Amino acid sequence: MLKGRNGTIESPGFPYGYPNGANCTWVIVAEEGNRIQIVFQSFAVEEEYDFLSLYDGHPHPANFRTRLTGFSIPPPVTSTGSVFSLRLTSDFAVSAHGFKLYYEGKALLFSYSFSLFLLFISCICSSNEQQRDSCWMVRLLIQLVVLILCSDLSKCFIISV
Ligand SMILES: [Ca+2]
Repeated sequence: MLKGRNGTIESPGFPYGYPNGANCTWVIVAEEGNRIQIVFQSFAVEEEYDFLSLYDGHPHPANFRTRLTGFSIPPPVTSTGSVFSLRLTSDFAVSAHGFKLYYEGKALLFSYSFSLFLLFISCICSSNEQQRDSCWMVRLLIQLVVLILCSDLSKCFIISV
């Protein structure tokens, strides 16, 4: 069980190989109303025999999201709620490096309100014939400033409109 705004998760024995017969579960719990994004830095598990399963919530079959296997780094995944679980299962033989990932809680309320705000400005820009160009520049500038601020706060999840 992992709490906190961000952190890293490594499979046991990383990067020298996870054990056979592994069944390890990590449950990431973010603040209420936040989402969790995981970004893989390394990924190598025996293809089609060992798996990393992702669950949108606690690790119950009903919350099953996807199953990762193989040797290419998967794209980042974002949870739909404030709990995200991972389970590593391996069979009786052949191991690989395993995985390492970075997880981060993202403020959901802020991203939605900010996206709506951007959409609102876009609408104004589209309907304003005379100052269309400067309007779009201002909109872009706002988006850029917030993006820079957010990378420092490492808290906001920006959905670009
Ligand atoms: Ca294996």
